[in-house]
Amino acid sequence: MRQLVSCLVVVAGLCLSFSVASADASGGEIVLDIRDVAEDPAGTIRCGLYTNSSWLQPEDAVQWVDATYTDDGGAVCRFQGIESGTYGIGVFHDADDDHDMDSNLVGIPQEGICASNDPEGRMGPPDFEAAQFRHGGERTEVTCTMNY
Ligand SMILES: [Ca+2]
Repeated sequence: MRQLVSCLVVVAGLCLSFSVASADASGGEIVLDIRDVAEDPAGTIRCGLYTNSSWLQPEDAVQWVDATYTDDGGAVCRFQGIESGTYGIGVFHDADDDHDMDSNLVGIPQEGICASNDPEGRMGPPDFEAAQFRHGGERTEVTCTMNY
């Protein structure tokens, strides 16, 4: 009986160390708080998480997440399982739900957009340096304000 008990203790210890190890491996969470979301149009707010090398290249995003609307007129995107590092987030309000950010002939967005840290508006898309933030590996909160 004593042998069985000590065996169970060893097994429980293995389980504990395994669950701790898998928590480390799964990365952390980045929460983007999106403000001034328009109720009209409907559609879906889509958030892309990027590194410097993939910045605003939709097919190379680290992760895509659709936003959840909040009661206070905003929306939230939650990226999960994200390793520590430096990231930027690009957001667009996909009003027609075609999964593309619609733009006109000269490339000006025709759907609402924002980027992490609300880089100052200039001609063209924001630089990664202006939108970047550091994710320490556990939980990071970032904000942006929609522009339509
Ligand atoms: Ca669209």
